Order: sequence, then C-alpha cells, then structure tokens
Amino acid sequence: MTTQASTQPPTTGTRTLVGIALAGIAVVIAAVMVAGCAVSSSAKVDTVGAVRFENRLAIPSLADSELDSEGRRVFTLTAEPGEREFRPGASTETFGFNGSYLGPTLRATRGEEVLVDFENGLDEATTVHWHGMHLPAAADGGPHQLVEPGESWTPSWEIDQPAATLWYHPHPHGETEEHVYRGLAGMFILDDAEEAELDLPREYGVDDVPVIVQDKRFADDGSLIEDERERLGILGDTLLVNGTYGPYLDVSTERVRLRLLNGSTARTYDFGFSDQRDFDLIATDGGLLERPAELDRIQLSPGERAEIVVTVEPRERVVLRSYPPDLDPGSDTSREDGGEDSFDVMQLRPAAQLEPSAAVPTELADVAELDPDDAAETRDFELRSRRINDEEMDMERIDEVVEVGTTEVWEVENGHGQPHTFHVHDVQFQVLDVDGEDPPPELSGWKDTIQVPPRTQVRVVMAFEDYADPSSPYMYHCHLLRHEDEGMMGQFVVVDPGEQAAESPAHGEPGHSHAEDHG
Ligand SMILES: [Cu+2]
Repeated sequence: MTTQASTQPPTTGTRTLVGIALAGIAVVIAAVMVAGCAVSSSAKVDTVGAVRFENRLAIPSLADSELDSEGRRVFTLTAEPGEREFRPGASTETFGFNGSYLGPTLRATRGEEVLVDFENGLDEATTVHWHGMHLPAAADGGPHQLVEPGESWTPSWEIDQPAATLWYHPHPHGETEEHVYRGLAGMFILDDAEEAELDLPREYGVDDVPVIVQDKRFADDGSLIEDERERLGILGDTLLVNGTYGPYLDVSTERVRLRLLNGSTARTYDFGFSDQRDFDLIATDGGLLERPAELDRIQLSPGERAEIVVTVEPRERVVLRSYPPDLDPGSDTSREDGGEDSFDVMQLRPAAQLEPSAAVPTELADVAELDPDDAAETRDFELRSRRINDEEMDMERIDEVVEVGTTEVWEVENGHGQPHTFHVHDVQFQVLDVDGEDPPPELSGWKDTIQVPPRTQVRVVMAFEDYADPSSPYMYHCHLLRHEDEGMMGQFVVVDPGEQAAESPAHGEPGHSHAEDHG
C-alpha cells in the first residue's frame, strides 16, 4: 500500500493534537473503505510539510532545430524506452522523447512552418499529438496517425495562432494513459510579436520556467504502479515536476513566470502558494488573457495550462502547493477523485540579491470576442459514464461534420455523477457560461480543455476558419486519459461548404507523412 494518510502537524500544540486525532480518524475510515474496495485506497493524500526539497528542478532542454531548404523549422523527436532514478537507489522503467523521461521543449514563432521528424523507437505503436495546436487534422497526431515501431512520421504545418504554452503527448486509442504515464510528454511554446513586446519575464529556465506536474505511484522497487485505479484513473501519491522528485527552483529575479502544465493522467490540482500570496494569472491554454487576473488559486485538470507570474522576496522560502481541488461543487464526497488531497509541489528559493523585474503589464493582449449570435450551428454533447451522447468512440465513425468558415456553439453537459473534462482538437474556444453564469477570470481567455463538474453545463464558442479535410477527423474527448481510452471520445471533420464527410476516415500509413500530402 503506497498511499499515505495525512500526518502533517499544524503549528500549535492543541491544533497538533486535534490534527493527529483527525488524521487518525481519517486513516481508520480510509482503512475501512479500503477493506471493501478492490481497486485501490481512497485514503486522502497529504504531502504538505513532508517533501524535502533536495533536488534542483530539471529544466527540459530547448529542442534543437534547423531550417531546411524550404525554410521550415525542423525538429527531431524519438519516442524511446528508458530508465530513470527519480529517487536514490530506485530505478524506474520509463518512456521519453529524446531521453528517458518527458521530452525537450519545442519552441516556434507565429508565421513559421515547422516540421517534426518523429521516430517511434518503442516496441509498440504510438502517436504524437500537438495539444492545443491549430493545424491540419492529418498533422494532428490523433489515433489515426499511428506510427508503428521503427517507423517515422513527419507532419508539417504553419504556426498560426497566438503565443501560448502548448504541449505534446501520445494519442494512440486505448493506450494514451499508459504512454503518458510512463513519461511521453513535453512542452511546445509558441511565441508571437505581440507577446514579445510585453515586459514579461521571458528568459527560459531562469525567470520563465516550465512546470510540468505529474503524479505517480511507485512500488518499493521503483517501478511505476499502473494497474491500481480510482474511477477517474491513476491517482498517485508522489509528485514529479519536470521529472524531478522533491524539487526546488533557484530564483534570481524579483518576479518569475511559471508555465504550469497539468501533465497528469487523472489528477486535478488547485495550485497556490504556502503563504496564500496572490499571483498574476497572465495566460491560459491558448494564450494571454486581455489583462492579468490577481488570484491565489488556479485549478487545472489534466491537460490544462496556466501561466502565472509570482513576486518573491530575497532569501525567503515559499512553496508552490496543490490544495484540495473542488471537483464537484454540489457534493463533498470527492475523496476517491482526489478532492481532499494536498501536495507540496515545489519550493522557490530566491537568492539574497534579486535582479529587478518589471511590473506585470496591466494590458496583455487583444482577445477578439467570438459572438455566439454568429453561430451557424449549436451542438450538444452529454458526458455520461464513458460515453459522449451515448456513443462509445468508434475510429470508423465520424460523429460531427463542421463547415469550414463558420462559428459554432458547443453545449457540453456532464449528466453523470463523476467529474469529467472536455478537450477539443484544432481550435481554441471561448467560454460563454458555466451553468448560465459568466466565466471566472481563469476561463475568460482562450481554452482548449475545460473541467465539466457533475451536473454542470458549459457553453463554449469557437470558429473553424480553415483546414477542411473530409477524411481526416479531429477528436473531442474527456482528457481524463483512462476515460478517453475507454471510449469517452468522438470525432469531427471540417469540410468545405456542401461537402460530405468521407465514408470512413483516412488512416495515416506508417512511415508515410499523410500531412505533407495536404501541404
Ligand atoms: Cu471523464
């Protein structure tokens, strides 16, 4: 049994006793629950105060690239098996891109053509999907662009969207959770001229830092436990940040920009700091907000990103934490979903003397508001069990046909007693409302993944401006990866006006770049 119960003492003597008593009761209740449960423990996890920040945060290297004869920026990625000692003396078998765990950070600027030379060095088929990227469906790296072992795939596309923190990860149908959990993921940062003009922290790895947060369950021998799941998927009791166990970040500037990516397969985090300080939320999934939002918490479900800027004082120590997330506003029984779990994520260690940083700009970006009155179509999606609109994912069935050049409203309802999320490929959307209420600041900008709590409806609006292809579908799905693997996914194609969807979807052939055929 690897789950640890809450044992961290509060600050005063009386509260310590109460805390221990409560923790004891929690353990007993949890033990009783475990006795009748074949899956895994529902005991709450609390690592606050228990993490020794002994390891310097690893910063994923910036991927090398070169310009080819056609002026395209070419990256090389190889998925491969590896081994990593996350904790001293315990070696873990892993997957990684160009290394044993995670992958390099790809970086490109709006207007550039990129080409990724991807090779599958695993002994099983996989794909690489560009999460949050606007691009042709045949280059998307979804389940139809399966790459067999030893084969390669070379999608190319033009970067045509605002500066943002995106990421990449496998998307083979039925195997996505396993491939991501073992370590296949990396960040993809997009730049543009507007963002470059802002006085924001932007020195990669110094005051502009990727923070990829993932939870794991390790067996005593160091191996990853992959077969113990709660209903949402694997909920680990140990965090890694950029693959670093017990990380600290040396800070040399007054302000630091953290690009938070929830790279977990099932767990939702509610990030904040140990002293409850405010931070500026400057960007969400698809790019900058119009103006920064001062918050003290930002809740991210798997796949969601947030860029925050935090101000520090010389020599202080402050910890980035995850507080119990609110997974089901209508219920307090979310323990088995991780709704009572707390984590120390990473310690910030400002130097004795800090380089000055500019104040966060009060205006960040123009976010053109999409008008739901322009919608040519309104579609309803009901999330229930492991199905969307009562259908299980079928690779051969195209569920929705969208006409290029139109705006659509999608109404996504969770009609189920479990938390789900909703992710759309190809486009970034804007949130119109959540159960009829205006979206909070963290949902006011571009998004591609959104939490949809039980019995909640979210309405989003998006514009499908280009890339018509009747035979290459994009996906929409729950981004709890186990749910996705179990069929909580559907497919849509974007077609020219009056065009039909193809009878059956095109499958990318191994070793062949279908994407390039479409230019
Ligand atoms: Cu789900």
